[in-house]
Amino acid sequence: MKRILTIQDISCFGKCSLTVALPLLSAMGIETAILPTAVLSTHTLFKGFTCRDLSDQLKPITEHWKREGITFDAIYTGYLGTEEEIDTVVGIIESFRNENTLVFVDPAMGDNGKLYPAFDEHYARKNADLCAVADIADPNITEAAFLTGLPYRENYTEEYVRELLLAIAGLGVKTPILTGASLSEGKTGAMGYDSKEKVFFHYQNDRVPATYHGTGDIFSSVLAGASVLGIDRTEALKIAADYTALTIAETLKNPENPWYGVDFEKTIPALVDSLKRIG
Ligand code: PXL
Repeated sequence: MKRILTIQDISCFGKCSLTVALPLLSAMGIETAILPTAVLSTHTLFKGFTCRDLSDQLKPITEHWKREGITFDAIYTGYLGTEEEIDTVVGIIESFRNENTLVFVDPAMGDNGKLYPAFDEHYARKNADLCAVADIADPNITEAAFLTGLPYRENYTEEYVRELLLAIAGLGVKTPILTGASLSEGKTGAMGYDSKEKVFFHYQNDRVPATYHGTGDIFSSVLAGASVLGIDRTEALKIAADYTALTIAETLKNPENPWYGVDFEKTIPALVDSLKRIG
């Protein structure tokens, strides 16, 4: 069985970061170790959330793993907290990686042109240090703009998507993937760039007309999982994008309209089926 380490916060309520990554990766048949960077009462889009930073636990926990000889096929980072924590996480990646380890970075820090409440532009640029050690990084357009200093655009062409991808590759990411990238009217999906082969690749599906919190974490968890399973990159994009779209469509049917997160629990069987189909 493949084994992945995912490093992100625990938002106790709100369906994002570890409470999404752990069940999805487990459902994909991947042994999943977690390294929680902080414990929050909810994610930071709720008002009045509590937060206990766990930065001082990262080194003792990982040093114990080292003494136990524990290794990982992949390391997947998501929402972190502080600039110092980014340095610590880069150190952890360097100490656990070997030539076969997949390092997948989701620089989770904003959406819709804005950074999340806990972050400023300095923190955003610091994420470039994480990108520099990433095999795959999958920012959305907001995150890519803050990371690279390029302007954020709501209306854009494929040319702009390619420009962002090349700029992220310039930070040192081997295969940047831009999420929430629409290449034609009514469609959305993701576009990637293989900086070694110098080729772009993409997958688009129909845009489901709704936005919910936590969908970036769902997409990243499934894409990280599919990548560590060795699934071909365009197929991996398809599995992640179709699963995310299906989950948004399912959530739209929920009369309680849970704005804070999506009903991914209902669509896990479909995710498992999509993996079975490709063997
Ligand atoms: O979904 C990204 C995310 C993860 N963790 C926390 C967040 C957010 C987005 O707001 O606040 C704590």
